[in-house]
Amino acid sequence: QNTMTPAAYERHTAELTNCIIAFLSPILPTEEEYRIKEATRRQLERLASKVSPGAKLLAFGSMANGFALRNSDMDLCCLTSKKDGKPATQHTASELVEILSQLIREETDFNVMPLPRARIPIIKISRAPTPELPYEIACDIGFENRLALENTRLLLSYAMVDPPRLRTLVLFLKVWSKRRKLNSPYTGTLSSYGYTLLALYFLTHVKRPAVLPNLQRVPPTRQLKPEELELDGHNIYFYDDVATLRKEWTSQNTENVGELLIEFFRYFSKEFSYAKDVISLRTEGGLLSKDSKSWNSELCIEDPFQMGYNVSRTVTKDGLYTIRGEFMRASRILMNPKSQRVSALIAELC
Ligand code: 3AT
Ligand code: MG
Repeated sequence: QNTMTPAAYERHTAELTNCIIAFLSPILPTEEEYRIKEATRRQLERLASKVSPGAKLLAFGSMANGFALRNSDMDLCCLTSKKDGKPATQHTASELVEILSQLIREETDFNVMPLPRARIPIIKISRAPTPELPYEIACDIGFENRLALENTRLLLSYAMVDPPRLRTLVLFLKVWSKRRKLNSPYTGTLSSYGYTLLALYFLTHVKRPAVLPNLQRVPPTRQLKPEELELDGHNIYFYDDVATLRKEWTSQNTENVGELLIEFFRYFSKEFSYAKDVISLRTEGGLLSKDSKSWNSELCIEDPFQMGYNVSRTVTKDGLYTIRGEFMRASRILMNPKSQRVSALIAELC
């Protein structure tokens, strides 16, 4: 319950916004961290091109989509085949994992763990910080995962449409979910990618007026090439002319991040119908029914491009119970400030 007067609520959310920004600023990656990671990417790309001439190693996930925190893992995708899909080498992904792992072991000081027989074969590499390179590096290298590169580009485009609000909200949710131990798909909760999609759904489809346009439904303003429309049978179109969009899209919604965060927590503790609905960013209204998709997981979030894929399929009954409990706790803390200092609320919350 909001027990504050409108004026007090306005002061509260304005102060909350400032506190969130101040809270995040020391945990964002530094320029130096980006430089070191980029150098690492290039070093590994050189090795990959020894295994498969012309191979590219591209960053995806948080290092490439604008939602990185300090010391986040690096997600890299190795592309060996040409755009037309013809393989440049005869190696399978599992073989590439074995061969490239061997080479990284021989030529660098990384710890290397090949996972050639995983559902998606990857190489995990890591290096402890040293006095010269005071950053821990943890990196997953996958192969031919072009859809992940595309969804990274989608998230980056959204991040660029309204950076102050979307980015701040997502970064805060990432820190909060990690500190509250709700960001662990292997033990029944939701990935960072999943929380990011929740935030996008909220800002695009729940908030009225919307904070963000639905980029998958903004019509193209130029002739598109076939490879911009379809990838492996999936419709990957979205409006990506961010420069134009930044000039032409102005949201009528003027709420600050503090207010949006409070409403995000309230919406997902009380209003969202976990039992019936599937979040589907690409659709007009943002929701489909579980029945219509024959999905029955606890939480259903359709991948923006892979319609048959539930991003939150790892969330268990217990996991969802915990997450919803934490949404409620967060609402309560942010709405009933016992303390006079808003910065203390954030410390309590995380
Ligand atoms: P962190 O900073 O690592 O916490 P992130 O933004 O890198 O967050 P994830 O590590 O969850 O996010 O995911 C990295 C990328 O991998 C994001 C997306 O391109 C892809 N990805 C992750 N999970 C899924 C999924 N369930 N379905 C499809 N793509 C996924
Ligand atoms: Mg990541």
